[in-house]
Amino acid sequence: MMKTVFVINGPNLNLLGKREPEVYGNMTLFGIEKALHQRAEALRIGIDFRQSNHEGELVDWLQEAGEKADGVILNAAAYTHTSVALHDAVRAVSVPVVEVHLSNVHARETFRRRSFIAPVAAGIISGFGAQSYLLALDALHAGQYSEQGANEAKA
Ligand code: CA2
Repeated sequence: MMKTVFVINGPNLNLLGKREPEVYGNMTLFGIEKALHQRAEALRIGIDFRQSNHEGELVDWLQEAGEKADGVILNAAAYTHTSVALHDAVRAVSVPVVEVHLSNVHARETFRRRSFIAPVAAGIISGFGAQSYLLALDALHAGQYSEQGANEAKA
C-alpha cells in the first residue's frame, strides 16, 4: 500500500509560474504542491514535496526516499538529460520512481529526448503540465507501473 510518496523536483523548477509560462504554464511549484496534497488526501497518501538546484542533494533525497517512502515522483528537470549520479541513485532505490515532466520532452530540443532516469524508472509521464504529477500519483496509487523499471533494469 502506498502510504508516503516523496515528490522530488530538480533545478530551476522554483522559477515556475514566474518565467516561460508559454512552455511550463502559469502554475507555481507551490500550486503544484497544493494540488498534489489535495489529491493525496483523497487517496490517503502522505506527500513529502521538495525542490533543490543541487544534484548531490537530489541524490541524498532519493536515498532517503528508499528508506522512508513507498514511491517517488521525480522531476529531475535538466539533470534528467545529464546525470549518471541520479541514474545510479534511482537504480539503487527499491521503491517505484515515476519520472515526470511538465512539458513533452520529445517535442522539444533533441537533447531533451535522452533521459538517464527513464531506463530505471517505473514509468514516465511527460507533457501534461501540473497534471503530470497528479497522473503519476494516481499511477503509484493504482500500482499500475512497470515492474521492468522498478526491478529488472535495476538488477
Ligand atoms: O518539462 C519539464 O518538467 C522539464 O523537466 C523542465 C526542465 C527541463 O530542463 C526539462 O527538459 C523538462 C526545466 C525546469 C526549469 O523550469 C523553469 C521554469 C520557469 C522558468 C525557467 C525554468
